[in-house]
Amino acid sequence: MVEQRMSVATHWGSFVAVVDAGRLVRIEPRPDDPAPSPIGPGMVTAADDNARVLRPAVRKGWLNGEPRIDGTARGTDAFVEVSWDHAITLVSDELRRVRSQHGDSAVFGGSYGWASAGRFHHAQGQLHRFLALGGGYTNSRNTYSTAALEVVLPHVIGGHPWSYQSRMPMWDEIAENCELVVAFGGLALKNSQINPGGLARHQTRDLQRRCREAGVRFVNVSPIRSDTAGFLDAEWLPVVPNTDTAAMLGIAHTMLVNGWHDEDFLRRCCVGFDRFASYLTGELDGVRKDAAWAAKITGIGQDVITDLARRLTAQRSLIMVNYAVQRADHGEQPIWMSVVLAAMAGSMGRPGGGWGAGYATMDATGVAPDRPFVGTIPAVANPVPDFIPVARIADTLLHPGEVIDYDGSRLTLPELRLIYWCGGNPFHHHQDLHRLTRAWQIPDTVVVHEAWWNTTAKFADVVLPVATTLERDDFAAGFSDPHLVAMPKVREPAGESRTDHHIFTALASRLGYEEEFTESRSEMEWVRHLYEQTRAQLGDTAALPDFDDFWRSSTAALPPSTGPFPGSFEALRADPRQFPLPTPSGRIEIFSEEIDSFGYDDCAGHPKWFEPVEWLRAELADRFPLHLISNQPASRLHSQYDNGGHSLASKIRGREPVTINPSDAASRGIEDGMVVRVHNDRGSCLAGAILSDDVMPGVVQLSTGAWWDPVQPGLSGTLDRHGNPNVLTADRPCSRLSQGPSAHSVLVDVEPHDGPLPDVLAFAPPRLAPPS
Ligand SMILES: Nc1nc2c(c(=O)[nH]1)N[C@H]1C(S)=C(S)[C@@H](COP(=O)(O)OP(=O)(O)OC[C@H]3O[C@@H](n4cnc5c(=O)[nH]c(N)nc54)[C@H](O)[C@@H]3O)O[C@H]1N2
Ligand SMILES: Nc1nc2c(c(=O)[nH]1)N[C@H]1C(S)=C(S)[C@@H](COP(=O)(O)OP(=O)(O)OC[C@H]3O[C@@H](n4cnc5c(=O)[nH]c(N)nc54)[C@H](O)[C@@H]3O)O[C@H]1N2
Ligand SMILES: [Mo]
Repeated sequence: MVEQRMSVATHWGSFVAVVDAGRLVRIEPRPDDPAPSPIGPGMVTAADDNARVLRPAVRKGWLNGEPRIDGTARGTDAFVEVSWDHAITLVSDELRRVRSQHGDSAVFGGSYGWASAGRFHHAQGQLHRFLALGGGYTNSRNTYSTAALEVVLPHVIGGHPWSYQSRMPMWDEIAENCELVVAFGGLALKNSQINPGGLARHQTRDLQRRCREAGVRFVNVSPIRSDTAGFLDAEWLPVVPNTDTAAMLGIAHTMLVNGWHDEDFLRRCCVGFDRFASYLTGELDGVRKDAAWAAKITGIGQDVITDLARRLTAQRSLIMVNYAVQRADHGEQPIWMSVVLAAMAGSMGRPGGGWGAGYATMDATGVAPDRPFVGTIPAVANPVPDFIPVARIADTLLHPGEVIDYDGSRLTLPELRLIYWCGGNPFHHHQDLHRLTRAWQIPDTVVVHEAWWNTTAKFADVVLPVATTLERDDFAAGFSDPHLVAMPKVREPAGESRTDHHIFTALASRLGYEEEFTESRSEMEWVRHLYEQTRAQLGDTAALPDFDDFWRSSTAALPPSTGPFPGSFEALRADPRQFPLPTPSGRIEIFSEEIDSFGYDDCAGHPKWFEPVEWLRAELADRFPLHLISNQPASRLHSQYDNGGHSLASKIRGREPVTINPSDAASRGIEDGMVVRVHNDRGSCLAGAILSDDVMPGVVQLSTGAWWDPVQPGLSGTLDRHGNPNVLTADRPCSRLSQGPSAHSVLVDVEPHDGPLPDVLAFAPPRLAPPS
């Protein structure tokens, strides 16, 4: 037996695949990864499981009838397997029909999702190139991750929505200079398993440890204690979910009335502090936002709030916000307010202090400020200007022609006839899946590229089976990670599956633009070309090996990005005239004239406390007294590899675990390991109870990503047997500013499950019917 060892790159890290005579035997951590993710080894059993899509498949009703008539049967109909040739004919004919009858904007190619690591086989990159060359498509804007942040932050600190990543202190600077870190939403290491596009080595854990060893104190403001690692010895301040803005306002008020705030920085480097101060004091609205006021809203003690104000201003301090706090009703506010609080605290623009977002939500955030250029599948300009805010997909399908606000503009929701999804899982990621199901019945056609029969595949009309990342040649370069990692094909594609690129090439050929799409390169020629393009562009700064050497040695190092990065807060503090921020005023906008001019009732000219629609102090809490936190799963990436070994091992009697405080469990007769029903007016799901003091009373935690398993697909409100929180969440925009998703503003109740336990069928393929 001659085992071969081959390099693998995923969003959860780099690994070594052990292959024997073409068979994938196991996936091992790389020996040089100090904190490898256990998600990797669990990929092996999923590679050939029952859920793999093996052949192109077409929903029976769609194949036999007029497309539009039977959209309601999506999710219940049987599928008919067809040849590739037949599938390509069906999809290319339908694209042509929809474009000619309804225009190019009727094709929705937003296709939000994480897909897989790899510079060439990037699912959305391939889809967008294919659709743009074919006439264009309606796109989506912003992300489910950080829509509120992406829209509000450019108004407040200026620059590209993600530019803050290179402007905030890195972990090594924090270790060296910072004394106090206050982390709103915590610093969960479970999340730093992940880095978009991959990474060579996981570093966040050791960098956090170094901060602790250097004496940095951590405060975890979060409903969940385990949002910080035990070794950080963090002070845990359990906070009523969605009330971070009120906590920050209470701290800010305390700073102001005690004169602890950094007046010099606020005067020289910010605009609008006076107007904001009159809001804090209550001069504007009659409500003093003092520590007592904040304590009542947030559940954090008044003394604790006062003490935090003192410590934040007396020490070199860093205010961190994670992404979850803005994936909520009025999610723009905690982001904006965190910048304002940091500006007041005195450490903004000083080494290791000030403000930053997203630490530990991805491994590279706070590890390196950026990385140099790396080649990727070239984009083609989209001839269709229409777009929708990413989380407004159900609204668009349900209400075409409606006009909505978005960041100061008015958008008319387009009429979508054909949905093309490739590399994302809307039946995982969207809120209120029952509403999405109703919306999904409206378009003529849904085409999906998937490797597995997940819910999105089951709710499609045409499912084209794709090769996974293990089944194609590529190379990876993750976000901010200064490495290139080779991704040779380690096994043949399962069944008849093909790469996304191969599928689009066949479609482009049928539609008459194959050469424009492929530029006459084979897949391996593309991979080589993108690598060589990177090598040429970086030249002497990187001295990358030639492609064959790189492919043999599996990794290559890129030079570190050292800056200076535009919009730096250090430079701003030093000289705001010489180094203005890219905002209208050139300074931090505590008051934004621009946002104010939009006249929105749900986002004002300065950060403000707005009561969420669903929270523990809402009237609805009488009926649904628990706040649901549907955070990112520790055992997988979203829904990816829910069918992998690591995620399957985490289930309780086959269901997704839900964590509940022992006091809330006791009053409901719930015991550890019991199957429970989590429910509200929108839906219900089963889950397996874990009792833990790590979750504050009044809060339950059910991670995202369990493949939705509706008892009666297509029937609104039907029970989910498996534990997908998005049957419970509300499809409600953060505000008219960002129109972002607000998954974290949800009330539920939990009860023991009564009666016989239904089997989980989430991982079973749909019924396959013979062609008629
Ligand atoms: N309730 C709630 N909901 C949430 C969140 C939350 O906090 N709470 N978080 C939100 C966030 S932050 C995000 S980013 C989204 C994530 O939502 P998604 O990014 O949609 O979730 P994934 O499970 O990563 O979906 C990727 C899909 O692409 C498929 N895939 C992988 N590689 C390829 C490929 O090469 N080609 C093709 N064709 N397919 C491929 C995978 O099998 C998988 O089905 O979820 C959001 N939803
Ligand atoms: N293992 C793993 N890691 C991941 C992902 C994954 O799917 N799996 N997804 C990746 C992606 S796409 C993203 S965008 C990032 C997301 O990064 P985040 O959005 O930061 O991650 P979450 O796990 O949703 O939330 C982290 C914690 O925020 C806390 N929280 C929730 N609501 C509130 C609130 O109102 N106030 C306060 N103070 N705290 C609150 C919760 O206790 C939760 O555990 O994670 C990335 N990392
Ligand atoms: Mo995300």
